[in-house]
Amino acid sequence: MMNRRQLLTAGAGLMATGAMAKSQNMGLPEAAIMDSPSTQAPLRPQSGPDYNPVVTLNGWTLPYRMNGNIKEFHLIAEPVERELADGMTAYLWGYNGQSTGPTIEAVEGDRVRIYVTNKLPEHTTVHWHGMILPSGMDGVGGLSHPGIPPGKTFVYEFDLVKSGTFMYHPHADEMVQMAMGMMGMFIVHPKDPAFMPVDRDFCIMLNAFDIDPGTYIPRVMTMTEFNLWTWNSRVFPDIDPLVVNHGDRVRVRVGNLTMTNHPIHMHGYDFEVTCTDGGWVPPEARWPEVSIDIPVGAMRAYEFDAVHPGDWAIHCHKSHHTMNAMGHDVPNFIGADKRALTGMIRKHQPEYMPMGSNGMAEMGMMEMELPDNTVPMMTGWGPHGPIEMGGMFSVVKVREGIGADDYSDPGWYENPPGTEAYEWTGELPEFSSNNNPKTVLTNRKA
Ligand SMILES: [Cu+2]
Repeated sequence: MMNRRQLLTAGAGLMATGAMAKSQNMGLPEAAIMDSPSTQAPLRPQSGPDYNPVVTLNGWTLPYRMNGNIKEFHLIAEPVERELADGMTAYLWGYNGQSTGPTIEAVEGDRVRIYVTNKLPEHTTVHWHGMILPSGMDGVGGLSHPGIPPGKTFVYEFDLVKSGTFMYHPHADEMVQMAMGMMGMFIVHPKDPAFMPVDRDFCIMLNAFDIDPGTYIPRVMTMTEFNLWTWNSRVFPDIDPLVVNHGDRVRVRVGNLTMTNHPIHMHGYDFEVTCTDGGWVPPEARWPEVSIDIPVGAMRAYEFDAVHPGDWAIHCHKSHHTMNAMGHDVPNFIGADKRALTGMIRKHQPEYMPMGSNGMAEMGMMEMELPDNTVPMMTGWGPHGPIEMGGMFSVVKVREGIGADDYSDPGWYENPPGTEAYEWTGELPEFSSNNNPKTVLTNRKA
């Protein structure tokens, strides 16, 4: 533990004076454990300053307790079993029962005390990415403080001097521990609830794994050729939709702790980058986008007014990142006539199916037999057929009449008459002259 003089020096006068005196030894806070991979409802604050909580897609928020003026959290670094999608579980390392770890939420001006218990077989640390804090709390093993040995609990304690979106991850055996799934988000809400308020506030952590079909444990020495591109350790078709009420102001915070950049593209809207992990972007410095490149080791948050009802795709624009576990050594058979070859191969392997002569779309249609514990490369069914996606893909569902804390899937959008592409049969229906919804022209905030 630090003594009082070190605290004052390290905190540069930012610490809440008197906070230490009011806190008492209450024992370790209970460590909440999550056993479900579904999106949990926002966790409204029971004590301390009020804020509008975030929703972590296929994730959850870590509860806290107040000890005097200090917000106390308890993270447990441990091996976990995580369902990446229905039919595929991975043996990962994470926090409090899941990978990614729970989102931590607090308020600018809070002092936080985070107990970290290490149940891994090797030492670990937690680095608080983007935070302004004392050097000894920065979580770089060997540099800031010694690694947390297996079986031990360390305490991190610092003031949250600025609001924004931050991340946490180990800075100890970092390549292995991050390839195993250890990471989470840390949201610091503004002290002033009237500062850039939104109705819905989503968190997505971009991560990636290299897990051979039929196996359970990620390869940890992979550098860039990962085969599962995940949001909060989840792949399409089992990433939950972003459910939004018509007219909501929506923020989406996207952190990237993979080893490559991801251009996140959302259909149906233009939007503005309003926050990086360096801080909020003032209105006069924002510019419109429809795709935002999220650099490695960075966060971008964007906002939009949900004025266009519908089912809108949101995905990484690198097309191999919207595929599940993929063999990279498949030759291109487009244009090749495999009929003669098929006959010969079927003599030895009757179930052989020739594929790829007309492209790969047939992979989205078929029920191929897969090894245990993997998911199809191109999959998911929509109201009009196969979606042929995987990995980093979901749907923003903008609807009328969604309740304030309701994030449940409203089903598929029904396109109003005259607003859906159709087959031309020689005649045009009357409604074809102007079918844009009126919301395009109205209800935009300047
Ligand atoms: Cu990507």
